[in-house]
Amino acid sequence: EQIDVQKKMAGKKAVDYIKDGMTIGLGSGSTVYWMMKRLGELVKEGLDIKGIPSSLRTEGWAKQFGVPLTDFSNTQQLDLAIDGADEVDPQFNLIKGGGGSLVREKIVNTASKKLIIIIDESKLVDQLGAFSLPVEVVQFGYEATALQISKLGCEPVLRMNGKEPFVSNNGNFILDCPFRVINHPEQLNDDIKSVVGVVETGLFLGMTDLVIVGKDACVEVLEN
Ligand code: DER
Repeated sequence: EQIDVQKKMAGKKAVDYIKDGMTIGLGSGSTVYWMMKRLGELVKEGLDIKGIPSSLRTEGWAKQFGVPLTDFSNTQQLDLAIDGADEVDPQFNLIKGGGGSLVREKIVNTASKKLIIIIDESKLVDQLGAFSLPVEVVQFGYEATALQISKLGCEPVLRMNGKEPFVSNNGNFILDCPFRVINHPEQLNDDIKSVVGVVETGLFLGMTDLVIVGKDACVEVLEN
């Protein structure tokens, strides 16, 4: 599958930016899987790092691949975070949350001095919005929260996990919000964040330093 090859190339390239002694924000998603696998190999060869995982799934990969873990009780500022994305626009604004880890990802990524995003080329877009914007909301009254969000121009859909609502690692629900085109992501993020019941949005704005894109025959590193 060509997309998997592109994810694998981007994930492996990102590890080149990890240096001895760093504390790393470990993102979530299938592209991050390849980064974790490669990072585990370098740790076995002596690379001295610790990571803070942004999901229980990533925590499991860290244990599987032997990546040492730490947490925010030990450090509140990370040197570098590496994470995936669902959409990346030319200004390096992101939509994330396809995997349901957006709250912990945003906490980890904003605590990091530098953020590298690793993607296959299908994630590059001219404008955000074709991918429904994930919004994490408190379970209580989520229907009322959804109604308030709908006034911003979308019909929120409760994310399901089979026959049950999807529940995030934080015990919350996720509403997938199809805005179609997002012209002013900063304003939309502020508007959604001010709706009572909303925990976080999947808009990751103005925080990405580097985007590593897996392409068919090469890996491209884009700087902001
Ligand atoms: O859910 C997330 O934010 C993930 O990072 C996701 O956006 C990336 O998914 P993928 O690497 O599996 O395509």
